[in-house]
Amino acid sequence: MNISLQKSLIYLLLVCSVAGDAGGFDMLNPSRAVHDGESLISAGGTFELGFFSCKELGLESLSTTEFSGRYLGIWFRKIPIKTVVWVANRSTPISDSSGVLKVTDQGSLILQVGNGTGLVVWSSNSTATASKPVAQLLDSGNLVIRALMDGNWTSNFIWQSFDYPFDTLLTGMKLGRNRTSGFDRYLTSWNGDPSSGNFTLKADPTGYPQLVVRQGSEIKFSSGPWNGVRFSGTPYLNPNPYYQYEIVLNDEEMYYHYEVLDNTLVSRLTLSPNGLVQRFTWIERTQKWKGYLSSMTDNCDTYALCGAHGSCSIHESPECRCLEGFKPKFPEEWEKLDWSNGCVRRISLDCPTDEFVKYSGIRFPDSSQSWFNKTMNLEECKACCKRNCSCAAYSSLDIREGGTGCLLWFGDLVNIRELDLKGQDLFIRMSVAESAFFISRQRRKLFLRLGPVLAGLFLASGLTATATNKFSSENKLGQGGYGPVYKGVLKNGQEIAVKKLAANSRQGLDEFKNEVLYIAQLQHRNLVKLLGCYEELGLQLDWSKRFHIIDGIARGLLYLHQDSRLRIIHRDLKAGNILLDYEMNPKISDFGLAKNFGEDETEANTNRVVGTHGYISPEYATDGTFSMKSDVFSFGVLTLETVSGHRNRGFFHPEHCHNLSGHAWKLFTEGRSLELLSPAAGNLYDKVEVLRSITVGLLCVQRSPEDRPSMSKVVLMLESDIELPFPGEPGFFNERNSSEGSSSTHCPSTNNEHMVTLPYAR
Ligand SMILES: *[C@@H]1O[C@H](CO)[C@@H](O)[C@H](O)[C@H]1NC(C)=O
Ligand SMILES: *[C@@H]1O[C@H](CO)[C@@H](O)[C@H](O)[C@H]1NC(C)=O
Ligand SMILES: *[C@@H]1O[C@H](CO)[C@@H](O)[C@H](O)[C@H]1NC(C)=O
Ligand SMILES: *[C@@H]1O[C@H](CO)[C@@H](O)[C@H](O)[C@H]1NC(C)=O
Ligand SMILES: *[C@@H]1O[C@H](CO)[C@@H](O)[C@H](O)[C@H]1NC(C)=O
Ligand SMILES: *[C@@H]1O[C@H](CO)[C@@H](O)[C@H](O)[C@H]1NC(C)=O
Ligand SMILES: *[C@@H]1O[C@H](CO)[C@@H](O)[C@H](O)[C@H]1NC(C)=O
Ligand SMILES: *[C@@H]1O[C@H](CO)[C@@H](O)[C@H](O)[C@H]1NC(C)=O
Ligand SMILES: *[C@@H]1O[C@H](CO)[C@@H](O)[C@H](O)[C@H]1NC(C)=O
Ligand SMILES: CC(=O)N[C@H]1CO[C@H](CO)[C@@H](O)[C@@H]1O
Repeated sequence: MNISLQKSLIYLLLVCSVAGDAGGFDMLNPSRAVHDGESLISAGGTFELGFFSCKELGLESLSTTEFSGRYLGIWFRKIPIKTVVWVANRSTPISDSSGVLKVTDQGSLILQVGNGTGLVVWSSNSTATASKPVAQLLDSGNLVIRALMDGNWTSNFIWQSFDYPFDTLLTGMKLGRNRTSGFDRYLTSWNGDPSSGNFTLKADPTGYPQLVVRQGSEIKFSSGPWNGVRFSGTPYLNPNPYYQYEIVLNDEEMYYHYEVLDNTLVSRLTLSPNGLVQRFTWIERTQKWKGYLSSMTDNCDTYALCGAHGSCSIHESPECRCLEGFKPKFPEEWEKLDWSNGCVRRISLDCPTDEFVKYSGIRFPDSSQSWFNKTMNLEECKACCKRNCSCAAYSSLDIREGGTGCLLWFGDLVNIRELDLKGQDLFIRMSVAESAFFISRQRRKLFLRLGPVLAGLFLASGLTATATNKFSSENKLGQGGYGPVYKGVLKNGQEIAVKKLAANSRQGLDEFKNEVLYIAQLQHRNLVKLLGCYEELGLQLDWSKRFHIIDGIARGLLYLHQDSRLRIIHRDLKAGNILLDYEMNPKISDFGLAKNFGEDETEANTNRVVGTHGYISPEYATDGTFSMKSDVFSFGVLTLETVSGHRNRGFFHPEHCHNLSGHAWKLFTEGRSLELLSPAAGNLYDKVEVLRSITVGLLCVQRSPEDRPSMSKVVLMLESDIELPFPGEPGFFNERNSSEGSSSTHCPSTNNEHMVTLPYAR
C-alpha cells in the first residue's frame, strides 16, 4: 500500500513536471496516449493539447450540460484566458472524463471514451504508409502525424490539424483549396459552444479569389477580389510591419494565408459566432485580446446592401445610391429604403458599340462571376471585355507596378461601395449615349440638343455612307487627328465634310466625342457646324423615347401658355432649343424671344419677325402676328420632325417637292402615315401612338391659327384616346407643280446661307 501510494505520487509529480516544462511531452505514439487531465505541449511551449470543457472558457450563455461536456482541443498555453484554436470532436462532447487520444499502429489518431476501451468519438481517419507513426504538437499549433522511415521522420505529414480548421486561422494555415482535388479548408463559426454554427469563411473558388462569409448558403460579406496588395474592399489593410498576408494562386492551389512577422506577437484570425471576421492580438500589458480589425466596419460592409449596380457610401444618408448611369429598378421601393432590387441602366446597352466608363475609388464588385488573365495588359483586357457582350466590367488584376493582368466581370455588379481612397479603377460597360455624359464630369449639367440627336439618327440610317460614296479614297479630303476626313454630298446637293474615327484610334475616342459634344452644344455661325455624328454617337431613339420627348415638349409648352403665372409665348420653339438630359427628358430652353402676355391678351403684333425658318407659322411670317397658336405651329413641326427624324427645313423627297409637313400630309391623306416614322425608331412601337402623334402634328401645322388646337387640347389628344379631328392642309403647303419623278434639281433650292449648318441650327 505504501509502495503503490509512492508510485502514484511519483506519477503525479511526473505529470506535473512535464506540464510545467515547455520542452517536454509533445509527442504521442501507439504506446503513449493522452488521457483526460493530461496534455501535450509544443516544444516551445506555445500551444497545448488536452481536454477542456466550456466552463473553463468563460462562456456564459451555455446550459449546464454543454458546460460540462469534454472536448479535445488545442489552445494557447501562455495566455491566461483559455483561447481554443482547434477542437477535434466539436459536435460530440464526451460526457465524462474517460476520453483518451491515441495513435493507432496504422497512423490514425482516435479519441475514445471508456479510458481507451469504449466508443471512438472522433478519428483522423488517416493511414500511415510507413511504420511507427507518431503524433506531434508543433509550435505553430499544428497537430501532425508523421511516420518514421529508416530511422528518419518522413517530411510529409500523414495528417495535420491545420487541414481541418475550426473557427481560427493561425500563421501557416491555408484558407482555401487544392484545385486538383477540390479539398477545401475553411472556417466555421462556433455556435455558442464548439459545435458548428451557421457561418463559414471561405476563399471563394469561383471567379477571382475573394473571401466570403456565408450564413448557410447566403452571402453575408465579401472582401472583394484580391488585388495583389489587399482585398479590394479592405483598403485599411495596408502592408504593415506586424504581419504579411496574401492570396496564393497557382495551378495547384488557391488559398489565403498570413505570417506574423514579429514572433513575440500573438495574433489570430477568427470567424465569430455572429459571422464577423476578426483579427485579435494579445496585449501583454492589459492581459487581454485586442480586436485589431473586423470585417464589419460599417453598414456598407453588409453584402450587396444597395443591390445590383447600387453603391454604398457612409457619407450619404441614406447610404445607397445608384451608380452613375443607372437608376432604381423600382423607384417606389427605393424611396422606402428597400434597395434590394438595385438599379438598372438609364440607357440600355447596344453591345458592339458600347463603351466603358471609369469609376474610381470604389470597392470592386463581387468577383464570383469573373474571369481573369494574369498576363494581359489593360488594353488587351478592354478589348477582351468589349468582344464579349456579357462582359459587364473590367480592371487590372494586380495594382502593383502600375497595374497588370485582367479581371472581367459578368452579370450584375453587386457589393460596390465608395472608398475614401484612390486606387483601382473599374471600367463599366455603358451605351455610347450614356458614356457621352461621363466624358467631362466637370461639366455635370450636360445636355444634348434634340436637333443633333435627331440628325445623328438621320445620318446613322445610312445617309453618310452613301453621301461619301462609302468612304472611298477619292473622296478623302485629308487626315485629321483622329482619322480621315471625307468629302460628301447630300442628296439635296449640300456638301459636307465627314470625319471618320479610325477604328484603331483608341486614344482619340474620348477627344473625338468631346469635340462632337462641344460642337453639338456650341452652335455659332463661325464655328464648324455638326451635321450629324455617324454611328459613334448613334443614339438609339426608339419610339417610346420619341413619344416621351413629344409629350414632354407638349407639357412644357402647356405650362408656359397656361400654368405659369405669366403667360409666355416662346416664339422660337425648335429642335435646337430643346435640351435632352441623360434620361431623354426634353427641356425647353432659350427664351431669348419669349414674350409675356397679359391675362386677356391673346395676340400681338411685331414689325420685326424673328424666329427660325421652318418653324415659323404663316401668319407670323407674313403679317408679324403671333399668338400662342404660333407656338402650337412650331410644336407641330417639331412633332413631325421627331417622328420622322427629318428636319422640316431642307426636307427632300425624290418624288415630290413638299416640305416635311406637306410630305406628312400627303402620306396622311393616302393612309400611309406610318411610313413617316423613322426606321431608327425600331420595330417595336405603338401604332396608335405613332398615328395620334402624326395627326396631332398635322393639326398643329394647319394654315389657320383658329384651326390649330390649344396646347391643353394637344396634351389631351396625346395622352388620352379622345377622337381626333381630321387635319386640314398644312400652312405653306404648296406643291410647286413639279412633274412627278423630277430630280431634286427641279425643286427650288432652300436658302444657301444656311447650307453647311447643323440641320437644326439656332
Ligand atoms: C485507464 O487506463 C490506463 C491504462 O491504459 C490505466 O493505467 C488507468 O488506471 C485507467 N484509468 C481508469 C480510471 O480506469
Ligand atoms: C472518419 O470516418 C468516419 C466513418 O467514415 C466518419 O463518420 C467520421 O466523421 C470521420 N471523421 C472525420 C474527422 O473525418
Ligand atoms: C536519414 O537521415 C540521415 C542523416 O540525415 C541520412 O544520412 C539518411 O540518408 C536518411 N535516410 C533516409 C532514408 O532518408
Ligand atoms: C492536391 O491534391 C492532389 C490530389 O489529391 C495531390 O496530388 C497534391 O499533392 C495536392 N497538392 C497540394 C499542394 O497539397
Ligand atoms: C442556423 O440556421 C438555422 C436555419 O437557418 C436556424 O434555425 C438556427 O437558429 C441558426 N442557428 C444560429 C446559431 O444562428
Ligand atoms: C492570357 O493572355 C495572354 C496574352 O493575351 C494569352 O497569351 C494567354 O493565352 C491568356 N491566357 C488565358 C488562360 O486565356
Ligand atoms: C463570354 O464570356 C462568358 C464567360 O466567360 C462565356 O461563357 C461566353 O461563352 C463568352 N461569350 C462569347 C461570345 O465569347
Ligand atoms: C414649305 O415650303 C415653302 C417653300 O419652300 C416654305 O416657304 C415654307 O416655309 C415651308 N413650310 C414650312 C412649314 O416650313
Ligand atoms: C399647279 O398648276 C395648275 C395648272 O397647271 C394650277 O391650276 C395650280 O394652281 C397650280 N398649283 C399651285 C399650288 O401652284
Ligand atoms: C463521431 C463523431 O461524431 N465525430 C465528430 C467529431 O467532431 C468532428 C468535427 O470536428 C466531426 O467531423 C466528427 O464527425
